[in-house]
Amino acid sequence: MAKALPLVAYTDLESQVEALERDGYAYFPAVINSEEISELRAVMDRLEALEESFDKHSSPQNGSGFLNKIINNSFNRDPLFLQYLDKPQLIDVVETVHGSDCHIIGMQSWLTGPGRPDQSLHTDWLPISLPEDVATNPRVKIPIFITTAHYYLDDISEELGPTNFVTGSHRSGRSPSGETEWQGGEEMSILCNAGDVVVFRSEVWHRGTANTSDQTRYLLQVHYAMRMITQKFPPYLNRFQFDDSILAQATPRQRRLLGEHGGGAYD
Ligand SMILES: O=C(O)CCC(=O)C(=O)O
Ligand SMILES: [Fe+2]
Repeated sequence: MAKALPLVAYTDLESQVEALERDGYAYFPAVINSEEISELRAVMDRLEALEESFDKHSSPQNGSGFLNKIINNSFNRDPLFLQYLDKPQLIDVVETVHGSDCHIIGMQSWLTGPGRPDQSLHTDWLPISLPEDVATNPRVKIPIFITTAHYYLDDISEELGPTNFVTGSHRSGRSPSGETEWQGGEEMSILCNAGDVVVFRSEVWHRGTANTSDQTRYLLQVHYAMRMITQKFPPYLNRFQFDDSILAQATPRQRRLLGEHGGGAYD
C-alpha cells in the first residue's frame, strides 16, 4: 500500500506555479463546500451517458464487474458546471501556466464503483520525450501544455481508490514502463477531503487505484491547456453543439475557456 502524500497547500500564486514546475501537481484544500458537493453529486447521478459523446456507463446491472460512468462535455449538460471552469482559487495559476488565452480541452464527471481495479502508473500525455540527463538539467524548462484539475467529491480513503503520484516524475523526460519510483521517490496517495482539488500536469506519473470499498467515488475532472492544444469535445466533424441556453449563462471568461477566442496563428 502506498504511503499518504503530505498535502501542502501553497496560497500564493508564485508558490503554486513552482509546485507545478517542481512537483508536477499543486493541492488546493476546501475549494468547494458540502452543499456544492451534494449538488454536483446529484447532477452526476442524474446525467445519462450519450454514446455519440464517447460517454461510458457500465455497471454490475449491465453485466460489467463494476460501475464506471463517465460523462464527457459535462459543461454542456447542466449550467451547474460553468462555475467549475474558473473557480477563483484555481484559475489564476491555470492562466499563469497556460497563458491568458488558455481554454479547457475537456470536462468529465466520473463515477467509479466498488471493484474498480488499479490503473498502471502512466502519463496522460508526454509532450516532449527527452533523455533524463537533458530533462533534469535545470536550464531545460518544459512548458506546461496540459493540466487536469481533480475535484474530489468524497473524503478519500485508501479503500475508495485515491490518485497516486510520483512527485517530480515529469522531470524524467519519459513515461513509466513498469517503473514505480523515480530518483528514489515512490508513488504516494492523495488522501484528501471532499471539496479539495489537485491540479496536475499531464506528464507527471500517476494512476487511479482500486476501489476496494463498498462506496462509489465521485470525481470531476477539468482539463486545461494552452490554446494551441485542440479541444476534445466529441462527437467530432462539427457534430458537437453547444447548448445555447447554458452558453447564455456563461461569463465572458467562461466563454473564452470554452473556446471563444480572437483570431490567432492558423485561425
Ligand atoms: O482515477 C484517478 O484517480 C485517476 C485517473 C487517471 O489518471 C486517468 O484515467 O488517466
Ligand atoms: Fe491519468
